[in-house]
Amino acid sequence: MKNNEIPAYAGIKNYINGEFINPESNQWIDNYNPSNGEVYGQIPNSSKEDVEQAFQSAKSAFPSWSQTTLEERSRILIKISELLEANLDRFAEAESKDNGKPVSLAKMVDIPRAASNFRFFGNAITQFASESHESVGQNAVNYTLRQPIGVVGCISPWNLPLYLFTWKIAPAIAAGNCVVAKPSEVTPMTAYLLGEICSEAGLPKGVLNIVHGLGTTTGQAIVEHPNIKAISFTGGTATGAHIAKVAAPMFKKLSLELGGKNPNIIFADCDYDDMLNTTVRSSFANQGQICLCGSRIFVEETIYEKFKADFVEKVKSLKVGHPSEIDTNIGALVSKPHLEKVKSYIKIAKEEGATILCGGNEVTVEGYENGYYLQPTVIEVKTDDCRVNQEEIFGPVVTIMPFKTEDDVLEMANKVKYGLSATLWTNNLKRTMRMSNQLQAGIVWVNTWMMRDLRTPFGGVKASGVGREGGFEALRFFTEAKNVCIKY
Ligand code: TXE
Repeated sequence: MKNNEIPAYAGIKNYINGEFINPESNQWIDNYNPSNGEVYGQIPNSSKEDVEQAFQSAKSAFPSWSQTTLEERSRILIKISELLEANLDRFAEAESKDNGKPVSLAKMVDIPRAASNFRFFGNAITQFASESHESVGQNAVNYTLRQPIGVVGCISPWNLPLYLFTWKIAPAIAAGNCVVAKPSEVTPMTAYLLGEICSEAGLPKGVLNIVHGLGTTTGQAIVEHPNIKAISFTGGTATGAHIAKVAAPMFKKLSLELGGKNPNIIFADCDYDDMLNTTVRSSFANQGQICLCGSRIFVEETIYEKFKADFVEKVKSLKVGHPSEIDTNIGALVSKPHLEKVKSYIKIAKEEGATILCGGNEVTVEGYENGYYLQPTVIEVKTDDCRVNQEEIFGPVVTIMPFKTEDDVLEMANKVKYGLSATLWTNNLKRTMRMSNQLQAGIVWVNTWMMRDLRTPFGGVKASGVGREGGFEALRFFTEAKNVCIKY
């Protein structure tokens, strides 16, 4: 479609001041369905002017929203959550069509979690208490106000579209801010549908504004806006570094949740069957496109050969198929460029002398020949410092290698630039404590993976980001602390 006409498709529009509107420039971006490679709609490529309009709308809503009682904010957030649950099928189908993930996964995980995000922060805000300190012997009392920042920016990626979009928006508005938000241009659909739900739930106009568009235009305009005072971003590490640079001279508050290359460390004394089943999931859930996936598997040498055989057998039995089919385990990758990126790492693995134990090829799904399907791939690496073991591939590709001692595996686990999560499989308590203390990661799972309690801090160290989301950490990020000292 040409960039000078409004799409006939019941198209995605920006959601500004409670209204669905076209972008000022009338510039549009094609939106692809990864399961068949076809364009199925268009989204605005919003300019600086659209971001400014969204900002003005947020700014106007702020005085009233920041003074809305906590009970009222809570009531609206919980209402949004209920409406998401009532629209589960519609949202799950839209998410799957946009992203390529199995509908069953979107129904079971993505959309329920988006609903939980609103419910959780709707409740959490009513429990978010200020601190006070009596300065004994000085006849003074200090108390700390937690005040909303004003207008904040939320920028989210394509892998868990609504799940991560709402993970930012819910605490931001719960804390009394107004938001200019941008979902990934690759997966805009559920964010668009969320606008309708927010209006229906009675969220006042301008509290949430959603602008669609490319990172380099719309996203950049949000980050560059001098009066959008905080940015919560999830996405690639290189983008995070760029955002930090742009935001630094304006002293913006930043929360950056970036990439990962997470170790999955398996000791011989673990509960084997549980470990094996969970490792298949932690390697390939969502086509391996989760920043928390355990993409580097290290196995104690005494069980390495057995694990290798059992794991490969299970991986070979995973069904790659159309996302709407109920027995599909692995759907389509999110986009053609991303498929090409993931495939390039399989080539690199071969060049590096690694062995492809299974997978490695594209899959043609009958009836959907132009979709972006890839076999789940297991790569046996000879050393831990090869590129496929160091760089984030972010697809259905894992590496495996054996290790001898706890010290060896700890060193290899920490020898990457990332530090998001780590998984440890062992029944040895002392080892669990030693290793959990020393693993360089924001999250350590022991004998489980991806078990989330929304009260806990979420985020990474090193190139995996700055700051923590979740629970009161998120509410602290979206507020400014002000101490008041009164002498009496
Ligand atoms: O992410 P980008 P991409 C990793 C993964 C993937 C790589 C690149 O390895 O292959 O990152 O993915 C917006 N100013 N992760 O290119 O570009 C963009 O529009 C402001 C890990 O898709 O970082 C989108 O909304 N915003 C990750 C969001 O940033 C900008 C999940 C993320 O896009 C911008 C996704 C700019 N200059 C990818 N440029 C995770 N941690 O879960 C882009 N954006």
